[in-house]
Amino acid sequence: MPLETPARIVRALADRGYNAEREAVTLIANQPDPTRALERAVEKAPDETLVLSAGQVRESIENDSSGAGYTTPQEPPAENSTADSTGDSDPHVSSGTPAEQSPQNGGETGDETGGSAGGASRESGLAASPPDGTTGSQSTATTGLTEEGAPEMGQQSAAARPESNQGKTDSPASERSVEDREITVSGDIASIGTGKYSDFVSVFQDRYEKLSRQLRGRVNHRPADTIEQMSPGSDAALIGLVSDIRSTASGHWLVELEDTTGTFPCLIMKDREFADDVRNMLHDECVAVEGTLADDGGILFVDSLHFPDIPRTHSPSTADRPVKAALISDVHCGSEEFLGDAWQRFADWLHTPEAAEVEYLLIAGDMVEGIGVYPGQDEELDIVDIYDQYEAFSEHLKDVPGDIEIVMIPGNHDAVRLAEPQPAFDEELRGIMSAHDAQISANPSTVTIEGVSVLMYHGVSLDEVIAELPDESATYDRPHDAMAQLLKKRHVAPQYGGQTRVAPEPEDHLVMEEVPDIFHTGHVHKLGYGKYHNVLMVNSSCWQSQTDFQKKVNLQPDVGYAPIIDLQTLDLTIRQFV
Ligand code: D5M
Ligand code: FE
Ligand code: ZN
Repeated sequence: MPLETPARIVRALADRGYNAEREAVTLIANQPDPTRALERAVEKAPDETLVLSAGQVRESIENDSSGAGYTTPQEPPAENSTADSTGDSDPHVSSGTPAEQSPQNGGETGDETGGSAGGASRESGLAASPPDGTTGSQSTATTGLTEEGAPEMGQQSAAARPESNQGKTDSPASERSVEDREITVSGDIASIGTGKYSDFVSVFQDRYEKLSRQLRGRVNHRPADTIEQMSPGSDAALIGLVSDIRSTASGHWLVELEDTTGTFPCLIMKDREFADDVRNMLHDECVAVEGTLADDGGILFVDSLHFPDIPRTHSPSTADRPVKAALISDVHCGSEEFLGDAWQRFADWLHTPEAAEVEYLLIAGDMVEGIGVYPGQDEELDIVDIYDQYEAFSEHLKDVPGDIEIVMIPGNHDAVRLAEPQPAFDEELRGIMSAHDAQISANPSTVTIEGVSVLMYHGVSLDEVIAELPDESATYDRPHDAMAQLLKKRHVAPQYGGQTRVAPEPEDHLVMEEVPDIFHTGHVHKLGYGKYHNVLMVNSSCWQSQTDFQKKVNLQPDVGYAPIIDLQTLDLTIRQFV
């Protein structure tokens, strides 16, 4: 199998029992002979290695006597490039066609509707209205996901820029009432796994336990080892984690499912209406099948396929008073490309009377640019010390009115462990960011504000979902489609051993046990929103213009958007502050 893409390299390493740092994969991908580089790296890795590091790969390449040599990564990894750079797309929602009220998107059916800042969304009829009376470059739009018309355009920072708002002081313009607030945050990981073999086993057992519980009422399943003993031709049902997906020579699908007793092969014929669902399957997600055993009993011919999914009847909770939440992510403070002016305009707007109902600010990771996150990153750092980056971020947080409740979780650029679930910031970082008294939690976390539950997840697995699934199911221009796939799988990072680092833990904290009312992610630096079975999905762009690295991987970020949700109606308003 040629190893030209990082996804294939990751898979080949996983087959050999290794996880790998992203940079290690990039290094291998950029070698003249990636297959050889991978073999060398694996050969040279010490026995106890679980995660192949970039350093180990570099060393194995440098010591390769064949003269293949070490090549600095230059070409972007193919699967991370944007699937479609919709050339026409001016990413500003405000320049889109006027908002159409589209009744079928009003939440009754609510499936996979949505928009993004790119051209694709315009076709959905959900794109937003041009602002009138725009002053400066701030712009707004409503999504058409709900009944609300275009909002009145706010005056951009009519009030003079407030002086740095030290600590929890009330902002002069808004006077938010703090007494009525209701907020709970859950997601802090009580215990962190030890990384022992037993944790690898237990995290999957727990995943199976939690997700099979969601499927048990729908099929009359039997354990894999019982099905093996059943007579040929019998009807049988099985719930399992997907351990292998292959297409057969004649185009059918062979899916191997694993439960706690063993594995069993299931054949899905290409002409079944659910065959397309197989193309959206990822390794290690949990599904249920019903079917008939073959004449020799060794395979199950599948008649129906079930995903844990969100019930179509899901009816989201709403707040019982007028209150709003702003959802953002990917601030990337400390990067040369951090958009300080846009941030300041956003913070200024939060001080205006128009923003008085915005009482919550949720930040879904990548507060700072971090260090050593990707090759060559140091050349684009404005602040090279990680603690200084958090100091700077903290200063920017102080511009947010002190009476806004902030919740934040880490992302892959933040200074916590990379493997998910990522624990909340440690005491030292909390100390640095203490001025605003934000609620600090793990990635992922569920925050319930005014009765509305918001699942916050940074979104690293979105890259993988977009890379692995067909374009109809997920692209960078429609990140909410990838989010819908995660909701359907009821897991924020289904695939193990791929690009997303998943930590071995006693429990699988990445399963969505409860149905959220809102699903909030970031990471891909694209704006996207939509509804899936009445769950409002928002991917919240970023505050960093395109980096050289993103140029190489052809990622055109959407910048400076703040999606604002009215928690009483779940209406979404998009504002841009560039
Ligand atoms: O991620 C911003 C986007 O850039 C996200 O879609 C992933 C992509 N990205 C980031 N680093 C890499 C590497 N090393 N390879 C491929 N694609 C990448 P952020 O987390 O802000 O960096
Ligand atoms: Fe980011
Ligand atoms: Zn990220």
